[in-house]
Amino acid sequence: MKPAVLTAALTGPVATKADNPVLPTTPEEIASEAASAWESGASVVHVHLRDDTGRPTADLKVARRVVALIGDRCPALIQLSTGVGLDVPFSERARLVESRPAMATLNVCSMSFASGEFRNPPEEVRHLAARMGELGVKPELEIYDTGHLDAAMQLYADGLLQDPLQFSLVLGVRGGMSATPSNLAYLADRIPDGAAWQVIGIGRSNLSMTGMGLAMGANARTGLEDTLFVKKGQPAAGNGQLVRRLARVSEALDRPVADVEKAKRQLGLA
Ligand code: KMH
Ligand code: ZN
Repeated sequence: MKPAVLTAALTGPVATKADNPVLPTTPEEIASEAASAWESGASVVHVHLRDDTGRPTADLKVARRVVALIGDRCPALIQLSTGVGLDVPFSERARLVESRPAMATLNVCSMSFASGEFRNPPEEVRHLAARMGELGVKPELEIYDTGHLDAAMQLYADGLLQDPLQFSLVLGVRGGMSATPSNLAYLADRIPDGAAWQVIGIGRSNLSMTGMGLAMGANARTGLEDTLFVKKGQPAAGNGQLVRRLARVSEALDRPVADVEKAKRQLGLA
C-alpha cells in the first residue's frame, strides 16, 4: 500500500495556552514540537507563527527564525501557513513565501470562518500563486468547500499551478463543509488524477475524518491546530501524541508512514 504522508499542524492561529498549556507559541516551543511530531511519524510540519504576545503574525523575521530552528532540530519538511490568522491582511500573509519554505498553504477562496471572516481576494490569490511558482514554493491548496476545488482548478487551467497538485480537504470548519463521510467521499471523487491529497478533520471529527482519509488512500494531518483533545474531556499532551495515534491508525490500515524522502517524492518536492 502507498505510504501515508502525515502532517503535524503544530499550533494554528486560534488556540491559546489557556485552551491547552502545551500549545507551542514561541519559536523555540514550535521547533521543539516539530521535532516531537517528526520523531512520532510526521514528515511535514504545518507552521503558524506567533508574536511575543502570542498573536498570529506574518513577520518574516519570525518566519526565518522558526524555519531555522526547526531545521536545527529535525529534517521535517516545512509548510508555512499563508492563512496566518483572520486579522492579518492578505498582503502581509503573502510575503511569508519570500522566506522560501518547501511548501506553503494557498487558500483559494474567501469564506466565513467560525465567527470570523477569512479574506482571500481572487486577484491577490492569483498573484500569490504566481509568486509561489517563481520561488519554487509548493502550494498546498486548502479546500474548505466544494466550490474551492473548482476555483483551484481554474488557477491550474490558467497556468498558475504546476503538477503534481497538492490538496487538503478541510472538514469541520463552521462556514465550510461539515465533517461527514458523504462530503469527504464527494470531494475525494473529484480530486484530479495524479494529485496528492490529504484529509484534515477539525475538532471532534479529527480522528474519524483522518482515519477515513487514510482508508481511502489519502494522506492525513493532525496536530494541535486541528484538535486540542485526544478524546472528549482529555486534552492532548502534545503534537507527538496526536501524530503517534494517527501513525498507529495508518499502520493498522496497511499504510506505512512515509519518511521525509518518501514524502518528498510523493509530493513532487524531490
Ligand atoms: N488561519 C486560518 C483562518 C492555513 O493555514 O493556511 C486558516 C488556516 C489556513 O489556518
Ligand atoms: Zn493552518
